[in-house]
Amino acid sequence: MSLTCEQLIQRYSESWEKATVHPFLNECQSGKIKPEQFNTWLVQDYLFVTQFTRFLASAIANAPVTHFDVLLGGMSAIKDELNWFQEKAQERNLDLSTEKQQTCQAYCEYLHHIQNMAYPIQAVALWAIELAYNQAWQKPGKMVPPYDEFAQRWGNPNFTEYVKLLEKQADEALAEADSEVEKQATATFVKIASLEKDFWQMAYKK
Ligand code: HMH
Repeated sequence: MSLTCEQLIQRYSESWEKATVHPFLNECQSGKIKPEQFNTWLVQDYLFVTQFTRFLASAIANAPVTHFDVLLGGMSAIKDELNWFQEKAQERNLDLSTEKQQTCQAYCEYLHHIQNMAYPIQAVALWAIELAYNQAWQKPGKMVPPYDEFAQRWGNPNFTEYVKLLEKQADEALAEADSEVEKQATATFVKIASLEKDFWQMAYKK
């Protein structure tokens, strides 16, 4: 039997918990987050998503045609998301041409690094990255305005469905992978969990 996404979540449940549970999210839920801290996260996440767009494009370039439909849907959702980030930034008077913090920079470099690797690794990464936000924004429970809008973006049923399709495709890709690629996909999952954990913490840094 080949490696599956479900097994990665089970084997590394502690790392995954840290990726998806953070004081930042609880402070959004209660409304106690300082606007300045929220805005810091928002700008860094926009910068991340611009690189993530390139990563998705390269995953599409490596994907079998049978995976195009789901991935192209994801590309269209990212087009929306980038425009939405720009709107949110404008409402909040934020400068999106800010420098990346170290964690955001490291995450973007990591995505660039795995762009040249085997497709199963990219399929696992895409799934893990989207699942992290899908779960993290839902876990604290109903958020107060204005943060409910953010929780909705990644916690809504359509996004949950998209993440399930990404899991199915990652499992399909893993079914064709040799043990070396399985090993690299596992390492990628663990690395992404760690980067996601650090990403939340950036809200508290300048
Ligand atoms: C850091 N991880 C990070 N940002 C995001 N927007 C997502 C995942 C989901 O797209």
